[in-house]
Amino acid sequence: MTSDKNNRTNNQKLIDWVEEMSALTKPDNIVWCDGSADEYDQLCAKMVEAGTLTPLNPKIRPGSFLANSDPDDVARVEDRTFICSKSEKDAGPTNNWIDPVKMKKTMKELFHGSMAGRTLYIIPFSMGPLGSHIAHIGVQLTDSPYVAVSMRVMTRMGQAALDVLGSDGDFVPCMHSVGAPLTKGKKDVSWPNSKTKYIVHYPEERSIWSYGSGYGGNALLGKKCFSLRIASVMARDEGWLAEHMLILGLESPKGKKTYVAAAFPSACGKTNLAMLIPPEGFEGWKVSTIGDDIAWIKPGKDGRLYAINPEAGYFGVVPGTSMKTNPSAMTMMKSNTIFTNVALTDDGDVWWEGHDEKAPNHLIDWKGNDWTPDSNELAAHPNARFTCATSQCPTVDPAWDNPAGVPISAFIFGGRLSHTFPLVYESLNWDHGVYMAATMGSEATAAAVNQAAIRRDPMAMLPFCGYNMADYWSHWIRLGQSLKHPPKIFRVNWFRKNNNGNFTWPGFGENMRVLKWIFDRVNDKKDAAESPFGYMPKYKDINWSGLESFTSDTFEEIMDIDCEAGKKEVEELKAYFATFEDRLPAEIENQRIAFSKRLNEAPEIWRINS
Ligand code: SAT
Ligand code: MN
Repeated sequence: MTSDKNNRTNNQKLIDWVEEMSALTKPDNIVWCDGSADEYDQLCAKMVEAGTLTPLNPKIRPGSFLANSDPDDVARVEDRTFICSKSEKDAGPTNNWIDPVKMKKTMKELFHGSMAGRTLYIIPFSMGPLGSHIAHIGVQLTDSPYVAVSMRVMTRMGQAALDVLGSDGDFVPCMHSVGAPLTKGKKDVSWPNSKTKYIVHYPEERSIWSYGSGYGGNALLGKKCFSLRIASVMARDEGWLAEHMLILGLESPKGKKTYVAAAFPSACGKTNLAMLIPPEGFEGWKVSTIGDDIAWIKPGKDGRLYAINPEAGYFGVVPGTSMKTNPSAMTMMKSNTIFTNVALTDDGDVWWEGHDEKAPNHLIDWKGNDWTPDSNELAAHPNARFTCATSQCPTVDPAWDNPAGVPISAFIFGGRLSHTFPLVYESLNWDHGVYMAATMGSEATAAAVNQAAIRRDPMAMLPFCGYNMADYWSHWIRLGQSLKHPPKIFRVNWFRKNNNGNFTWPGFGENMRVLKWIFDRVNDKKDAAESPFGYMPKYKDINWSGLESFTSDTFEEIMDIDCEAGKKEVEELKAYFATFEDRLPAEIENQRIAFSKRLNEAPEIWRINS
């Protein structure tokens, strides 16, 4: 065994933990990752040799690789994700819970000898700019070199994080094994993993144990496990917010800069919005990206909220990405990118469904099989991903690495809803905004039928809140009340359909028109109409330059409010809130009642232009 810990750190808590965990997991080697480019290159070369990575054609995609995972290990496993707080009620009705004492026994048994024949990589990392008062340190132990290289892209990883940790700094211990020990004589496979999978969080201890998967958020523990599930608990205890939000900057032609943070459930185009290119009619406007997935937000001395993106890279969905949907992501992925589960072309490039180029005549699909356009199978897995450093994002905001964070002026919450919910509306006040965020969601099915049930995804945190969701709402309410300058809160819905079942709103870059109204509301409180849902723009309040074909009649299709449908929503929420029992904050139920009252007093159809 090689272990050079003495050159690395004198943090006794870390040294003791590594010793205890290596005694448990019994790896052949121990490597302290320094985060250097050399180390990254060596690990990639090793994985090429092992068949985990395929180098792409350096003339087409310099510095890039393709990884194909085991077909049984392709996404986060929510049903295997556990919040093991001491009390079940603290995990709440939206999380899986198992008693922590029992779970620890299970984990110890699984991890016992789980790294036999493998190397244990010690990965110190900072979530957030090194040394930022908003950032926090974690250390992941893993037997996966794919995780080690991914963590170098996704976080500030290596010696610099150990230096910030210092001799007595605290860190979140993140224990990970793919759960495939190489006992004597056993041959390795290109994507080791285990049929048994557990993604376990101990919120009181602030620690994570993940077993059996090498994929994405199951394995890159800085991401959802630390930055959301554990951090949400830290944030509750310490008075800040850990959110599943993109952060973007909006700059007017006059140079006025405003930052907003936005939360959407999956499949609502969050990454596309984070990298939006303003359309025709917005000459001189700039949209810049701080982050595409997670925001850590702390109150500043001036009574505003300041946000950082704790990550340093993107792990974005690839299928559906094209020059039309996200030109910035296409530029970003041109080099130094690890693709996972896309298809390989004959000239050593990658291809996926939704690519600008039509499918070539021959591919190797994500499972490693020959593929032709006649094939009945998808060439790329729908959850195929690209892993790429934030610094490669062409729209990256100059402040993305600023330890002070950026001031947040608005929170935007969205969902995929084909009916009832208008394109955009603003809350009447903070508590109402929290209610709007707590009740967001998407339709459970891609609704051809107009009235499919809404799968609630409060603040897009359903699988990511590390404690009782109702307590989390209380935390939001209290935090907002304590702020001198709380951000304004908005709901958007790009997905409303007209009577023919077609999407009315063009989306993508045109979403800038909605962002601009939000910018105006935040900066000079431009006119708005007051509907039962909240404040809404009239047709004249939106800049239509470059999209003159979108008439005020069409606007009405996605802005008029069917108050009868609104009343159904209020009833649905009554049952939903009841599942939180006595933890439901009174403010949230009061908002439901006030909403009901506004709907009852409104005409059957509330019209934006009347
Ligand atoms: O796998 S990740 O958690 O990184 C991405 C996702 O599934 O949301
Ligand atoms: Mn996400």
